[in-house]
Amino acid sequence: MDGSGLPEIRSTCPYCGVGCGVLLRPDGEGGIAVRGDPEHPANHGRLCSKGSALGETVGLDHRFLSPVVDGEQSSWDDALQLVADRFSDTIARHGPDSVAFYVSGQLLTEDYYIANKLMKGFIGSANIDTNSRLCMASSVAGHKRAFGTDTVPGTYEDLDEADLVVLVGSNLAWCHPVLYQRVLAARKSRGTKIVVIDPRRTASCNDADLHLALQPGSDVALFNRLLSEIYESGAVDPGFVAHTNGFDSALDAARNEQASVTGLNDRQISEFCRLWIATEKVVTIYSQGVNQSSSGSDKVNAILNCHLATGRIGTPGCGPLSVTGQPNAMGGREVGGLANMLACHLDLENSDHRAAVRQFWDAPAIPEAPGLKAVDMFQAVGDGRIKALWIIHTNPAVSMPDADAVRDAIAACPFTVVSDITGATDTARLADVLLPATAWAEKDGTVTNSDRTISRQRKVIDAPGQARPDWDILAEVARRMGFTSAFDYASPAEIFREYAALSKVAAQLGRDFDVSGLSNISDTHYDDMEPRRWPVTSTREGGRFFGDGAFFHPDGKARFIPVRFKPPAARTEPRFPFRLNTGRLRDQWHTMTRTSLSPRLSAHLSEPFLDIHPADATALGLSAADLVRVTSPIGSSILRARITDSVQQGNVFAPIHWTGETAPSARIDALVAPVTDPVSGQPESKAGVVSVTRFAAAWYGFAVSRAPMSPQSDYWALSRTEQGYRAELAGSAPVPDWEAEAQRLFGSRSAKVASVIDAGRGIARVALHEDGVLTGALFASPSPVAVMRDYLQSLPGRKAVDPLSGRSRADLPNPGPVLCACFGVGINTILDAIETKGLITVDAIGEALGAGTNCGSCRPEISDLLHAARTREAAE
Ligand SMILES: Nc1nc2c(c(=O)[nH]1)N[C@H]1C(S)=C(S)[C@@H](COP(=O)(O)OP(=O)(O)OC[C@H]3O[C@@H](n4cnc5c(=O)[nH]c(N)nc54)[C@H](O)[C@@H]3O)O[C@H]1N2
Ligand SMILES: Nc1nc2c(c(=O)[nH]1)N[C@H]1C(S)=C(S)[C@@H](COP(=O)(O)OP(=O)(O)OC[C@H]3O[C@@H](n4cnc5c(=O)[nH]c(N)nc54)[C@H](O)[C@@H]3O)O[C@H]1N2
Ligand code: SF4
Ligand SMILES: [Mo]
Repeated sequence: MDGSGLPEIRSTCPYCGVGCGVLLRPDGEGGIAVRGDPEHPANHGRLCSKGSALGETVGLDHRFLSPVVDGEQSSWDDALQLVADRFSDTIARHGPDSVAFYVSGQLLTEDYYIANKLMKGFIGSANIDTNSRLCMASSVAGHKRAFGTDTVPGTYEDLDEADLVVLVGSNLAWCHPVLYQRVLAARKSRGTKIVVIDPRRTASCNDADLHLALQPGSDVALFNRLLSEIYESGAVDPGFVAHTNGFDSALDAARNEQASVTGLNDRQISEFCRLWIATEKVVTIYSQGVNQSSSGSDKVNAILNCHLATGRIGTPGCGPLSVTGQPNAMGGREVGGLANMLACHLDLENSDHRAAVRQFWDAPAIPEAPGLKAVDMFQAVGDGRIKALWIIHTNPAVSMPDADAVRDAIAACPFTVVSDITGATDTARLADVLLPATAWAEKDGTVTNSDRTISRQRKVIDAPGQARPDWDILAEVARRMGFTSAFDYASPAEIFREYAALSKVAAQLGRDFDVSGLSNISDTHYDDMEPRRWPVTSTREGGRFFGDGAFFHPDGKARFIPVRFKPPAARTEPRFPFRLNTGRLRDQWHTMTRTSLSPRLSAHLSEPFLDIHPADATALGLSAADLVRVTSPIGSSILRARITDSVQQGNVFAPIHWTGETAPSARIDALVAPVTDPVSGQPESKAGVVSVTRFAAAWYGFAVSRAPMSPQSDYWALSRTEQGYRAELAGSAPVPDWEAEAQRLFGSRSAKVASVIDAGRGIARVALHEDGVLTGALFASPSPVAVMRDYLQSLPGRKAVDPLSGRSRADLPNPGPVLCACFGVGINTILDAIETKGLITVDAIGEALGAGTNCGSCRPEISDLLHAARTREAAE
């Protein structure tokens, strides 16, 4: 506490799997000031742009405050009874496998534990799966195949001690920014080298010594080549290989591989192999470019094979590190949130494990067969096998592959319950029963991050309206279904104790997940719990796994898995000549239900887009800022074209974040076919096939407003600004009356209308004022609208302004799109400083403008601008 108001409370950021500690100071009026926790081992005080902006996302305007049944407000009593009755009835009539839960790696461990216990122990079905199926399933499968357990060997400290960090299918600079900063710090202090393996040039490439832009899906071939080179160069560690099985067959498979399928030249491949082999302390970080693939599990094992062969695993500065996406993706794996797992790393398919859990829970039945994995689950919803579905803390109508089919399946399901914090999501709008959950900062529980550190999320503000914690809602439904004593919990601490006690049972069965040291934790200790890295037992805490050669297959050894390159499932062909890659942006979180509330975060990239190579753009006759129609065998989208050589020819890239709420034509998963990895069931989200054509818009528009707008055109994308909203628009049908259209869009018929309309040239500019205050302005033209967007978005709500020229007064410089979200510094301001002040380093820019000095997330992009400026100078 530093004397200014209420005390600071320690908690954990609710976004990515880095799991940064935050210090939260409530302002007493529902707001929260947020800063990084200097004492948290994951971040030592750092936060990225998303973590820094958390305070902007806790407002109430998007929340719903009481249960909703069939579109009408309801009491908790009625809503919960309805949910319990409908689930019980469905089970009674059609059996336990006719119901399903679809949950999330963002649930707290305690919530997750209850959902899993209810479905697997008491309903008696394994039909509970999670969005981690779309995220971590291939890593889980790869770990289990190699180690006999799903365990991350190393810790974040390894990044401080590594001499080489290899990023495979990971855009760490944007997706795990604080870990990326940690790697850069090591680079500065010990010269750590960075290699990026990604078909796309990303922000993570800016500081890389080597970027291998391989062909999509060809990672297995590259790592097989590495394994053969490890062997040829004598780098195999025979002492360590003695703790493993299957080396020879893995090597055989590797030596029969053609590395040419990677599209990389020999020099690049040799340089990578030489660096990897010559550097003892190497950490290979991997993420969705590896996992989200029809050969995701094989990609994981191809990487693990190389670490096992060299014994570079579980010792300081060494090892494979699968970074988790969501804040509790790891906790979900520990509590057994996936359809083929039990709690505490116990296996559903092992009868001893089932018996132990059944006894511990005093459960009537534990299913013997795995339940439906996410993709199969929604197909079963679609064909009527699942008749009651409960979706908690995830937005599958947007984020599942074949999203239109998933949306239609949910809509047609006889009974769908959705627990969320907002009703304004594509999924929540389809619910029969919508239950208001408490949000981050309103609830208590634990999460586990990518390096096995369990941290507390803490309640710092009161829940609005009648919102209740997810565990509480689930336990209440369980009790009303008749499972009274098994779900009689008073607090998350009580759930955590039970879970920790179950881990002791698991440990006795030879499992590694053991937090039994916390099974007697008092309520007060739970409240005060410091971050703890598991295992936590009476004799051991934290540390690394496998460095000692002890693994968890029955024989105690690790396994090499022989793997061979397989191309992505869909082949490009004349009708669908492009390979569609999808992924994340720096300042948005998934389906944007929280990050889009922050104007600062929305300023970075405010519109959905398709990155396409200049040569492909030329061949398609595309110009800058054109819209494109992107069509796959199963769906179609309209996106803004961004012409850039960051993607290879023949590849296109689109972000995943836009939804029916923010840009309905840009729901990218409507294009992604539901093809999965045969081992893990994880969808191939990064290698679809599409065609691209110019979208023939009759008009393009741009609008700013004070209040929410109601766009209706073929293409629209809406985002928040400091002053209200902004929208990009386009339509294929001519608009007969622009003034009437502006009135409809802004919903204000009483406003005073000013306009400049040139019907002949198709140009229209309309401004609406109420009492002299600008409420909205609309600009339309037959080509992409060229106006000063960042200036215009500052005008709504102001008096006596005339936006109709579309430009600021000449003496007011246009800062351009915001690059540094923390200090609101625009690209033009930075470019201007580079040119006029002769700044040549990211630090110098930070000193002059503040940009990049808070969270550091924009430093790669600043470095990009510097690089471009240097290249231009060199060419001049
Ligand atoms: N800003 C932000 N951060 C986030 C999230 C967010 O929504 N926003 N989400 C969190 C979550 S849940 C997750 S899972 C993580 C994901 O974190 P990342 O996995 O780092 O993110 P992605 O952008 O999905 O994909 C990573 C990269 O894989 C590359 N890739 C595609 N195909 C291949 C391939 O065949 N081989 C290789 N080697 N690479 C390929 C893509 O070009 C992309 O740059 O991020 C977490 N952090
Ligand atoms: N094409 C393509 N598709 C992808 C991916 C990709 O890279 N490419 N990535 C996949 C991956 S890795 C992931 S993790 C998924 C993510 O996809 P989703 O999980 O669908 O995305 P989110 O927006 O995180 O959804 C979280 C939901 O929970 C709600 N919520 C927030 N707080 C709470 C709370 O406390 N309680 C409850 N009950 N609800 C809450 C939010 O409002 C939101 O509706 O997307 C997957 N889909
Ligand atoms: S890196 Fe950013 S999003 Fe991830 S946990 Fe830390 S502050 Fe949150
Ligand atoms: Mo994820």
